Amino acid sequence: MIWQYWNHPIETMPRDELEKLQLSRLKDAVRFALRTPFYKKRLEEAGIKSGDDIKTLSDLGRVPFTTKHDLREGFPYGFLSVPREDVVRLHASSGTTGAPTTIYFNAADIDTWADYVARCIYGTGCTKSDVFQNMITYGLFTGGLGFHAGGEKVGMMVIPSGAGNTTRQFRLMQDYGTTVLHATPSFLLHVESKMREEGVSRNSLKLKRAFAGAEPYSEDTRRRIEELLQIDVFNSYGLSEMNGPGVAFECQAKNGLHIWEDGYLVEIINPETLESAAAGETGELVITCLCREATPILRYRTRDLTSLCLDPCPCGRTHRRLRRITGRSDDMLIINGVNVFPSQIEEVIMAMKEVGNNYLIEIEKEGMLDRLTVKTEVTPESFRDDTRPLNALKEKIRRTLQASITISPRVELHESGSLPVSEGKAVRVTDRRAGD
Ligand code: DLL
Repeated sequence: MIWQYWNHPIETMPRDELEKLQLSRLKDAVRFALRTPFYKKRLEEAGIKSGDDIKTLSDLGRVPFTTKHDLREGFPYGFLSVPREDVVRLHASSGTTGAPTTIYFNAADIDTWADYVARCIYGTGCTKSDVFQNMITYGLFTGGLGFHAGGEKVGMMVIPSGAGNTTRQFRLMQDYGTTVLHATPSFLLHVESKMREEGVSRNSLKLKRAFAGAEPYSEDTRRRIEELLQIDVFNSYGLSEMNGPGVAFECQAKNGLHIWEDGYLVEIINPETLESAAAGETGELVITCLCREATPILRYRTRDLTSLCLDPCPCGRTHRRLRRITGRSDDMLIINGVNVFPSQIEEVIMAMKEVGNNYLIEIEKEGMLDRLTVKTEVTPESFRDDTRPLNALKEKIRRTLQASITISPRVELHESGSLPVSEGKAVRVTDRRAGD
């Protein structure tokens, strides 16, 4: 394997040097934070009046956590640390309720962010000879412009196709010889289904790799996309509060996502006790942004559940790796008293070869009890007129799910391509119990 580094000195920096760099950047982040109305109050209450009050990295523990709720409370300018005139862009995520979370960037922030994304892209083996089709939403969402800028920095030819319209996507791939894709994993699966439906031959495409992220997915889903599309798929993690994509990414070893520790200070905590998790234990990821001036965010509770890999990576990078994010502490479902993560359901069904590329989870009340229904598509080869094999498959899915989540779901099988697909992040769970 020939490993490719965008910034060799930084990516392979010895840990003690990396920690020195983190400390000096943390002091700067605190200095910027003290210029914002929100942190001025919060930090002074915690006895931190200047960046120099942070003497070691462990002093970070004195800084209170920041939550999404705080960011909303601070809307619109409570977290801005530079004059408004120095802001050149904003990104915002609306969520379903409340004020949007808004992140402001100055010109230096935009350039730094693009550099982190370029580091991720280059580390997968891409070069300027690649043609990059960015099949993700542009606009206030960070995925579009974030990858666009990173791709350009690497020198790839970027096709800003955005999400949706698979027929047009195939046309672009064929016309320009696309070699690299970026999309949500659910959209990549949809692309593959549509390819078969529209009779697009794989040989007419030059695809080599895809970056898949912005939503959780299982290792089986990755394998499925890789096998069906015959490409290498790299897991890409990020969140708008930490600029967007470019926070953590798989290298060519594809075994955990390097989190760029010169820009993002990482902690894993127990979400109940808020204490640090033991080394290698799963918990909630907390990140302090060390690479943005205009909107400093310290100790942000991401709600994402993951753990740190403890073994070194064969690529030689010294930045630690996150294990695949399995879900969020707030997406756990409680069904008849049993805790179920949607990712557990995905893991079971995506490992079955008869199951197609899309599925939905529904929960409703039936009398006093909760009723879980799993609707899944079936591959065209398995969807026959004869109902016996389909009934057997239904039963197999039900039994395997019950063995994994202890609840016996109702299983519905649907024809390939018939379940609704969202262009952005997949919306898989419908919980109709509220208000009952
Ligand atoms: O999704 C930024 C992004 C764009 C990442 C493109 C990767 C690619 P938000 O809309 O703020 O930002 O959503 C962030 O999405 O806290 C996770 O819960 C989830 N998420 C993102 N990437 C992954 C991943 C963008 N690879 C939220 N695996 C995060 C699991 C992910 N979950």
